[in-house]
Amino acid sequence: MKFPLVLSIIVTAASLSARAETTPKKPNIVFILSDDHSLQTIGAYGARLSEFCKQNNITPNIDKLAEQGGLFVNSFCGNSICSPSRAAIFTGLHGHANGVMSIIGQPAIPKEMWSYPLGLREAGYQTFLLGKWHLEKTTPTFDEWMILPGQGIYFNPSFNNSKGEKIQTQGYVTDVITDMALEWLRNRDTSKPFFLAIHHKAPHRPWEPSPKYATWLDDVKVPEPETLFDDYADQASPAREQKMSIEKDMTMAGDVKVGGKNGKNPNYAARNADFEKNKPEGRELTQWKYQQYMKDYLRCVKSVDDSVGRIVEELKKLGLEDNTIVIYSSDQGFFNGEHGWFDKRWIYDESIHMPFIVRWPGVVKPDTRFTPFIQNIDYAETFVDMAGGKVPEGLHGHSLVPILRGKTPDDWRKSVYYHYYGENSHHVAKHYGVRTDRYTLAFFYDKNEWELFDNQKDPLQLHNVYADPAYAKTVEELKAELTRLRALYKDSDAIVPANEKKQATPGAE
Ligand SMILES: [Ca+2]
Repeated sequence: MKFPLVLSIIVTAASLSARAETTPKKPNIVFILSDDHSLQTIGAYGARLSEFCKQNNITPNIDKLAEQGGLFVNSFCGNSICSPSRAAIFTGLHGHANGVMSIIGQPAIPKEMWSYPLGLREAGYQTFLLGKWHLEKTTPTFDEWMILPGQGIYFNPSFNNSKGEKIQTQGYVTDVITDMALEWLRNRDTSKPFFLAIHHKAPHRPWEPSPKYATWLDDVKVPEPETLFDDYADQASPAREQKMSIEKDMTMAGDVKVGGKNGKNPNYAARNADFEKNKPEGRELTQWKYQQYMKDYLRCVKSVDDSVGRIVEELKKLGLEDNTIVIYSSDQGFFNGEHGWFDKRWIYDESIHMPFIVRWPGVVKPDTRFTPFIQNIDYAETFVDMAGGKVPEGLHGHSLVPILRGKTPDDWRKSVYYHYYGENSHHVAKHYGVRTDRYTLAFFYDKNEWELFDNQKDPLQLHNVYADPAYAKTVEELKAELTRLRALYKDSDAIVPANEKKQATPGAE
C-alpha cells in the first residue's frame, strides 16, 4: 500500500510557530461523535423520521443544540464506514492519503502525520479523548485518552487509557462514557482551555439499549420507509448483490434478539413472546424485524441524547456554557430500512450524510440551517481554527469557521468526493463518485458500471439514469467534476488496495 501524500503533508511541526500566548477567553470545545447515527433519526433535521422523533421525544437535547446553534444539511463523509471516517476526521485527509481506507488490515496512521490534537496543543489546549477510537494501530495524539478496545461493548465495557492501564467499568456504555466525561470536566486543569472528544459507541449494531429503555417505544409504530421492499430493478447491479437487507441478512438472534441467548434476556421478553404468539412470515416478518430494529436503534439514540443533555447541563453548572462550543456529529449516516437495508457504506444519501450540529454561543446564530457542502475532512482544520491555531499545508479539508460566522467563502466547494474501498461483510462493491447539489454519480470500478441519480426528481434514489440520453450532458459534466476531484486529492486507481481476502467479523464495522 502506498501513501502518496504522506511526504508532502507530514507536519513540519517546528515551522508552525506555537502561538506565544493564548488569547483571552479562548473557547472550550466539546466534540460529541456518535456511531452510525443517521440524519433521519434527529428531530431537528426535518428528515424522514424527524417528526416521529419529535413526537416521541427521542432527540430533544440534540435538537436543542441545533435550535441554539446551527446544523449543516449538506454534511457528508468521504467513505461511509467507521475507521476511515474517524481517520479522516483525525487527519483532515481522505483515506488514500492517511492510509486508512478500510476496516480490515488497516495500517497505523504514520507517526509523522499531523492530526488535529497536535494543532490544538500548539494553540494551548488540553485535549482528552474518551470512548470509541477504532484506529487500533494508531496511538491517539490527545494529551490524555480513555478508549474502548476495538468496537467496545454495550455493557460493562473496559477501557484502555493513556497511562497504559486497563479500566474495567460496570454499567451501560453510553452512561459510563458520560460519567467519565463529567468527571473529567469537573477535575480538569482550569488554567487551560480544553478540547473534549466524546466518542460514543451507540447506536452501532447490535443496537443493545439501556435496560432503562428496554420497553420504551413498545406501544408505538415506527413509520416504514417507502422503499422497505425496494426490488432494485432500476438501480445498478451492486444494489442487488449487497448483504445488508433486513429481510435476508438481519439476524434473528443477534440483531433482532429473538431466540438464542437474547431469547432469555428479560429486556427482550415481550418481543420473544410476541414472536412466538404471532409467528410473522414473509413481508410481515420483514416489517416485524424492521420495528424491532428501529426501536432498539432509537432506544440507543435516546441514551446518546440523554448524554448530550447531561454534558450541556454540566457545562452550565460549571459556568462554561457561554464559552464552550458544543458539536454533535456521527461518523456516518445509516440506512434505517430505506432500500430495505440496515448499515451504510454506499454513496447513497442515507449513508453518506453525517449529522453536523454546532452550538457556538455568540457566533452561530440560533436555528441556522447551513447549506454549504461540508465533509469529515473539514473537521480537523475547523477545530484548530476555532482554537486560534494553525494547520499544515496540504490538508484536504477546510475550516468551517468562516461559514459558522456567516460568511461562506466564494470559492467554497460545490461537490464532495467519495470513495468506498470495500470489505466483505456486506458485499458492497467498491465505488467512487461525486455528490453535487442535484446529482449523485457513482462508478463501481470492479464492475465497470456507472450509476446516476437525479436527486431532485428521484429523492429516494431508485432510478439509475446514467444511460438516459436526456442526461448525457450531465454525465459529461459530472465525470469532469469527478476527474477534477480525483486530481485535486491525488487519488488514483493505483492506490486502491487489493481486495481483502479476510472475511470481516459480522458487525465489526
Ligand atoms: Ca460508524
